[in-house]
Amino acid sequence: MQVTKNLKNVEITLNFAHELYSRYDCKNLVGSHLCVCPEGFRKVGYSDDCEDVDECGEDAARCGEGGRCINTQGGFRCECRRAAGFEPSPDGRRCLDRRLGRCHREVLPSSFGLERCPASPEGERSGAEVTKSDCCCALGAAWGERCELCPAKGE
Ligand SMILES: [Ca+2]
Repeated sequence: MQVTKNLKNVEITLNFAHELYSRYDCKNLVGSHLCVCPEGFRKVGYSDDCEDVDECGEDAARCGEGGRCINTQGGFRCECRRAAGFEPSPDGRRCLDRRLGRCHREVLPSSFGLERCPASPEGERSGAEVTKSDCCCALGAAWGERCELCPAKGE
């Protein structure tokens, strides 16, 4: 009886070790072992355990205004507001702004803290719609219906 019980314990220990080793990149050293957490995980204190990094908790605005950050084991993804014109990037870690709007080369002095863009001349409304990044990478100062300011150069 005693032998069976011990064997079971050994088995459990081995199973646990196997899970630990495959999940946490552990390496056997002489008389010891070393665990390095895989990407997206970090060590829990001084233990050999690794826990998921909550990327969304660290930076809730990670996906930008176009989406919501969803934490996953070993990573995160962005749930993008497609209906509003935002698409996930190929790696799913950003929301790309695919909205189209007019590009403004200048911004009028702000009033009551609101940026104002000059009204476009009649007829310019059609055909001249671009994405915000195309606008801001060119000569734009602000973009779109709501006169969203372009980031300062180098941002
Ligand atoms: Ca994560």
